[in-house]
Amino acid sequence: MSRFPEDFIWGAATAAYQIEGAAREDGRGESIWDRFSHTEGNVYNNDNGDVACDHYHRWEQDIQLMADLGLGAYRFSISWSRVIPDGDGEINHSGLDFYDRLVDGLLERGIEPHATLYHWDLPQRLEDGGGWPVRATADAFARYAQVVADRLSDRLASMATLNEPWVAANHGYEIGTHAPGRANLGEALAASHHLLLAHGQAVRAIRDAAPGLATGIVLNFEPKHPASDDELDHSLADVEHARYNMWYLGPVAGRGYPQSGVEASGWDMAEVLDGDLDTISQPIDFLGVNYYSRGVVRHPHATAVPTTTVGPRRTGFNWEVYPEGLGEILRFVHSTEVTDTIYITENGAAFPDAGDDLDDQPRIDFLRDHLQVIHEAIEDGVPVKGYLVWSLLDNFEWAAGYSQRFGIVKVDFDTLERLPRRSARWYSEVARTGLLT
Ligand code: IFM
Repeated sequence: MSRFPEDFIWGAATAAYQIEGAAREDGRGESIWDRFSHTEGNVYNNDNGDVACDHYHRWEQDIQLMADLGLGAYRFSISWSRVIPDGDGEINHSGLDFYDRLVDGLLERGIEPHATLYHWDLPQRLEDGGGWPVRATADAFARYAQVVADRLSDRLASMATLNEPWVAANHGYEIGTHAPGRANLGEALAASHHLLLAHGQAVRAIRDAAPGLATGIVLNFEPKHPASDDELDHSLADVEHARYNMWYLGPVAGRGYPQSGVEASGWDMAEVLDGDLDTISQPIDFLGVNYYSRGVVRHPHATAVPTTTVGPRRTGFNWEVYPEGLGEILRFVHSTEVTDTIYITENGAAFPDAGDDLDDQPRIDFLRDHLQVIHEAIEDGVPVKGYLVWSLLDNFEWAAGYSQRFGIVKVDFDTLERLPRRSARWYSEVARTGLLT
């Protein structure tokens, strides 16, 4: 049996485009995900987030569900195009009102509100003006951050600038499987730098507007393990580690871009202007760690027989279930001295929907094994202060549409009924007692 610290925060996470719906209500502008998902062939089954979980109308039910489960924290994201429909023009006060009501409703139920400003839903008008590869998008983001901080910071527990900028730049601009669907390495590298710059500028804006508000960033990590002893596998794993795990953490931690990653990408760093790295590396109050799996790296010309292979436990996405990797990542992140407060801002698994059967034992096993690893890391001195399961609800899983279900609460997408799975009851018990058995 493992006992978590008394003040450990237990909660659940979601993101605006994945759950809110109400895509054209109360003055919300178009985002790149509206455009992308409405373009034939981009998303599985041509699904989109027009309705999603209809959380925009059912938010009270959803936060009551969390209260009933005894959760103490909720991580949600704010839709930029609900707040500033064209990205950098007029403020839409009804959009802000929605988040205002949500935050008050959470506090009334004893749930800490943890907001994320950007979870991939760039206003389409900014994309039309060049999107993240253009520097002005970072300026627009800093203003948006200030607008939200002015309205909500007196009641938020924390504010994260970006969620998983690696995914936003890589999937959105390098391989094009996410919105806005561009596939150009040069644009992706520029996007990555401007995302980081946006983070740094927003931290400044938030600190000006709300000096006491805990401010940070959420990054995704996965260990990159060479498949064999072959030198080619080792050097490729090192490069992938640099390009995946260090690309954003390095600049935020004041260590700059990883040289091996810069060389492997052939980036001339033309977008990095004097002072940018200082802007990006301001101290943060917390780092959000998102963890799902690891990568086993095989170079196409390696000849040595693989000794490390992907294990048999897999999720619905066919991702390897590899809890040990979270321990490895936590120790690595801690070693960079980027912050003394780490939250696990996402961790969870998609498993196929079993119809009326709400007994999701594989998800319970997944969560238990990862929480065990987190407990060990805490005992070793890694300052993990909270855990936010991904996700509260089944939701719109980006290019996979509604085909992948991450919720501890099932959503019936015909009726929009919420049905807590057994994992929700199990997690509730862990959250209430702080005990993992
Ligand atoms: O659903 C996503 C989330 O939006 C970002 N992190 C990974 C999750 C699962 O793919």
